[in-house]
Amino acid sequence: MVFTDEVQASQQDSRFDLLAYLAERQTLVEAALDRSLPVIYPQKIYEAMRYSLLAGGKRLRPILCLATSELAGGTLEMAMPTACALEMIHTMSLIHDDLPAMDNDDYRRGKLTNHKVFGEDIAILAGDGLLAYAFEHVAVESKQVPADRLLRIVAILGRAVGAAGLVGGQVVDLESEGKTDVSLETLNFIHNHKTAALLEASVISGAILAGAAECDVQRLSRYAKNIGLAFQIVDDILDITATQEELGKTAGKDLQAQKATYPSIWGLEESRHQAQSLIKDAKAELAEFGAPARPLMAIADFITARSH
Ligand code: GRG
Repeated sequence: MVFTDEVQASQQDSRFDLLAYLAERQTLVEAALDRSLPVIYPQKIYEAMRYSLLAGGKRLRPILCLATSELAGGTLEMAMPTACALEMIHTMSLIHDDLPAMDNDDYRRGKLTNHKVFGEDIAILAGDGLLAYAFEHVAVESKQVPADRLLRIVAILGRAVGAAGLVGGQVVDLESEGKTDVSLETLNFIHNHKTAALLEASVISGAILAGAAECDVQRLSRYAKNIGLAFQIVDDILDITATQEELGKTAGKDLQAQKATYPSIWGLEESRHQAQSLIKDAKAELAEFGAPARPLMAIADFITARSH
């Protein structure tokens, strides 16, 4: 996935070369993901796991984790296994989300969905395999990180994935399907859990691995919650305004499924305004960190400027 014009526009204010930064980080993450999962017997499941894990994507979650590790004085090396685990978890959630029993999508990241290529049975198992492997990878591959910090990371990832995170958000999302009276409170619950929870885990895990002070972890958590919700509002806007080619997945799905979205409650203009306001609040949380927080500042701007 290549970052283009919208990044150049968003970086003008921050005088930080986000385009170069993201490209460099993406290359590092792609290589680490590729190394993390070799194909062994039974080949079919490893191929299915690799098919989705290496299918592109913005790699936003690992990049956030690496960025906060560096902000808190850590190294890329100490954060990379957790960064990869976050992408494994994100990818497995996309595989399961695309299944016929859930969103029933044919395309993801510009390619056929996992179940379209490997069948539903293998797609379910590929998701399960990636989820389990994420935890194994953090535990086995993390170097130069004290065990108490790693234990905290395992707890944070588990919470972000489970009923208190992605799974809980997905359940309320499924329950809300076809309802015309979904409240803003319910919509916020869905997206704070489905989208913001893993983004928050990505941001705070990097800081925790590097041994950040608790007050800084809290500041970064507030930054992440704000960008997480803004990210989803923009996702809802793009479902209406972007093309299938730009999105790499079917466009207009929300309207077609008559799903409650931020634009369906607020309209497009107010949705854009709310996303901008959340980004402003997110950036305010970074003020204390000064220049080392430039990547996180620029990523916040990118979230509202992106076109995919
Ligand atoms: C986690 C055990 C477990 C099961 C999955 C299906 C499910 C439960 C949860 C759904 C989670 C989901 C699909 C949330 C949507 C998150 C979202 C905004 C995805 C798009 O993220 P991008 O734009 O995608 O970062 P790329 O492809 O760039 O990585």
